[in-house]
Amino acid sequence: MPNYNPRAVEPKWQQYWETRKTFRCPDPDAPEVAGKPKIYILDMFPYPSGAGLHVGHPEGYTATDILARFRRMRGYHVMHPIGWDAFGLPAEQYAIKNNVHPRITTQANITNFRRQIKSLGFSYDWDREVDTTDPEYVKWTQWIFLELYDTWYDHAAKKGRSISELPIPAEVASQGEAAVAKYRDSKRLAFQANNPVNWCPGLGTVLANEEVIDGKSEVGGFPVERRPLRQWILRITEYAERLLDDLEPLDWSESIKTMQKNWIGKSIGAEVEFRISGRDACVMVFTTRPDTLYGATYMVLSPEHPLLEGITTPEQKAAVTAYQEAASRKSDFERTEMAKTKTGVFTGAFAVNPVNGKDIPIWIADYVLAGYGTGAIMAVPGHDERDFEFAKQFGLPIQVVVTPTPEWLKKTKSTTDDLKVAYCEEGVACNSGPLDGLPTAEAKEKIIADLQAKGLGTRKVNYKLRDWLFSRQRYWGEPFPILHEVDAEGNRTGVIEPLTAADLPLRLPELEDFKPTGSPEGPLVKAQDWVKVTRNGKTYQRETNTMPQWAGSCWYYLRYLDPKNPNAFCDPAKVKHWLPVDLYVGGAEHAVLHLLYSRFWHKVLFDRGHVPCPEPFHRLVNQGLILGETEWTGFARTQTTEAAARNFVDVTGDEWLSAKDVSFDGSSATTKGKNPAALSLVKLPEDQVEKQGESFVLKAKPDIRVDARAFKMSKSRGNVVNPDTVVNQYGADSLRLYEMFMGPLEAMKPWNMRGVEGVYRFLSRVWRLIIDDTAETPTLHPSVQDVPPDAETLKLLHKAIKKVTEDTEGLRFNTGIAAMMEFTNHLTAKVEVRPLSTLKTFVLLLAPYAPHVAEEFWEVLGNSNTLAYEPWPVYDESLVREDEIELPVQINGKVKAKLLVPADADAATLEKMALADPKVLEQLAGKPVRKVIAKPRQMVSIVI
Ligand code: ANZ
Repeated sequence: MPNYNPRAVEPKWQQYWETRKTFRCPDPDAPEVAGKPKIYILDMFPYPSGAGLHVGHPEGYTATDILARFRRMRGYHVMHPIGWDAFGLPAEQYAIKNNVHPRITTQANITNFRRQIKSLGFSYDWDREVDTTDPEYVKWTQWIFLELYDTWYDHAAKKGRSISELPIPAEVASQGEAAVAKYRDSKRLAFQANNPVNWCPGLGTVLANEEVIDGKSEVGGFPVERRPLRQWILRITEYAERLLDDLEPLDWSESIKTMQKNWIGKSIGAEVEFRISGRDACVMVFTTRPDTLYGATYMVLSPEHPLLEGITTPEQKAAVTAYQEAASRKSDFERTEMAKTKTGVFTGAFAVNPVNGKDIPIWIADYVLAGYGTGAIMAVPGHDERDFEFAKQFGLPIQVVVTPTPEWLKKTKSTTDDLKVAYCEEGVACNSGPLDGLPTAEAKEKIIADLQAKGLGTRKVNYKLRDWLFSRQRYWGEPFPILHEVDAEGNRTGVIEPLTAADLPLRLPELEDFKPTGSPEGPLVKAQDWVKVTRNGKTYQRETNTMPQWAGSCWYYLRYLDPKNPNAFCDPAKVKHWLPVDLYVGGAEHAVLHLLYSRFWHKVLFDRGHVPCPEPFHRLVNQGLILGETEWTGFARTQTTEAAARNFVDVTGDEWLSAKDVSFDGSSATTKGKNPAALSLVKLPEDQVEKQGESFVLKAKPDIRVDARAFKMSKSRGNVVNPDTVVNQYGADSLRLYEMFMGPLEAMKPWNMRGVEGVYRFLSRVWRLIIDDTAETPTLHPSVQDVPPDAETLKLLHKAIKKVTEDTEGLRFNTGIAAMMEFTNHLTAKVEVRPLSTLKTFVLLLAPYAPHVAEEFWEVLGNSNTLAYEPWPVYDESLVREDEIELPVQINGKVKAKLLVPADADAATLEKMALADPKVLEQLAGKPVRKVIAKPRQMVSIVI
């Protein structure tokens, strides 16, 4: 044990922390935390998959752990918990195949994840662990669902309120209790509706859009139908505006904010009413360009539009019905993004353009979606690409109503009478009667005002955000706490009875087999004893859908604060103390759905008075993706045509080509030149490659450049790194240090085992500084003595304290580690008698990063207690102040000399010094100086 052996050190300290509950986070009323500032540091909890932890998980977890340990040492009351997002499809699919209950698989996976996470020495408070599948957790997920069910959105007050406070219109009230109940149901945040879903009879289940390819199931290739199915839906759209507005003050990256904004997709425009020619009916359209109304030359309804039934002429009926059928089999994505050509059918009907009274034909086409705007559009082919394509396809008239710029006409080879593409930019209105000459923004305002005055249109805001389809036909999810009343014949009456808090948790029934039923009701329908309920003489059926996996992760950050509370999801005093989460770290893949869903739930809980702040996560940081080891590839020829061989005379069939002679388009490579030959990428062993400047070359032929690339870790590529392997070989402290040393936390970076070895050597060096490698057991090195440090060491130590403190606080862990390495190099190279006090301070700096070995050092340095709560070292300002600094001197914008100056030199002194410097004088060569700009602590710039 004289050498650094993490396999002995790490389990020892993990056990120490565990048995003493070193990282237990006391509740806010505990006397030991009185007066301490709080910080809530949250990790995105993992889904415990069968594959175990991946080196991507410990990246974020190490970052938050370092900060948590650092803040404890700085006197903070730190909340740093972990848990399991444990519902999910894989366990259910495993159950279907192998007949093992999903609970068993899930628990086994959790056990493995817990072991792996504990082996990395994270300072979680394990007494706060939550598991979303635990009935005591499910109870509160169901309770929050009931709150959603009990809430309606009051637009005037801009907040969710209890359904009992919903004003009932007199005409509804007069129709009796059933009408009132129906009215309430139509306003609840949790409601039922028939929504088209992807139903796959072959698999007996509903599929997500991503699981359907060309109208067939991705698995098995069975046909998929779009069919309306009764679903639970959450009215997240009511919160669209607040979800958008409240993003502003959050300390999140701009890119994540933009992704959320785009997902919410606010569009400002108008709704305009078109009368159907010769009928007493109207169609409403939504447009973001009401200024182009004069250019609307036809109209398109979505194939699902309810008016079609009434307006389609008998001659067109068959064609319209056939088109509707075909459209019903396509997803929105196939209808819009994937469609190569526009399709559509004329309905035979006409509408009247309200501004010029012209009759325009009404078509149906699947590029108009039923679920957006009003499901109908006015088509302006001159200024909308989709409409332009459609008009070209079907020979419909194109009218220019916004003047294109001459440059645009030239670039697109168009004239105003013959557009080659649509002119989609803003500009000045033309051919538009009273709008002529107005710029787009003004034309919009004017036309909206005119339409509004005539009662033909209104200003309208639309959102891309859809209500949230919240039910799944699965077993392994939270059951809905809902009862459907049934009549004597066993048919549902439509009356719903929610369970009460006292009925919760509603547990999943035990099932013998988890296979889909073949009907869209989900496997729970098999548990008939569970489904049938009698209460107060009435018969009910339980809801057989379950909640989606998102449900549990919407609110887990609240349960950590009071994980065992049987009476509330969390004690209000605790929520008040801890919220909002100060720092939330996780993968950018959750930029939209999870973060939007949990913000939505949080806002509802806020409106209903259960949480004290409108947003849950104050600061969000996304760790960068860790890629697999860099792979080197060279281009090998696969086909040698004679012509190509002649073109590349210096290359024989099996020799390497230089990357500069190759074109690569992402999927295939060819030789450059007149007669390109196909090439393939060949993976090169590491020892055949060396780095030359910024690029990699073939060792044997350094003029041949090879490609160096790292790929996303994936099983199929075989480049996944398992943390267990790294821990076994180098220890958790090295894994932690390496993950942080790879680069900035938010950057994407490739894994490299040699880098792990590098930080392992660093820790071994520190070990040899402190520990006697000739002793049997860890003992202090004989050259560590209780002497004061020399002046230089003291100064460097204080600089290291400053750097590590600031970098840890700023989450710049890589540069913090570099500062520690630098200081260690100084101690190793320059200091013979190692001062005890210096080492003690240094060990405290190292502790958040490499906590196991730091605890070991701390013990050997003569301490009997953990260092987890030792005060963080403070630096002495007078020791870190630099006396002299180096400043660049520019002459006509180019750096020509470096000047060593007193750190506090003012501009006049700097100017004098620069103009007296021999190197500068030599550069000036007697030419007259026109101007000198001296910026203290930055630079001196001379213009000649
Ligand atoms: C006329 C027009 C003229 C339009 C023009 C655009 C440009 P965003 O920004 O996405 O909200 N639209 C409206 N409802 C639609 C639906 N259900 N399916 C497909 N397209 C629909 O875009 C709104 C625009 O998309 C609307 O403005 C409408 O086309 C189309 F020069 O109306 B516009």
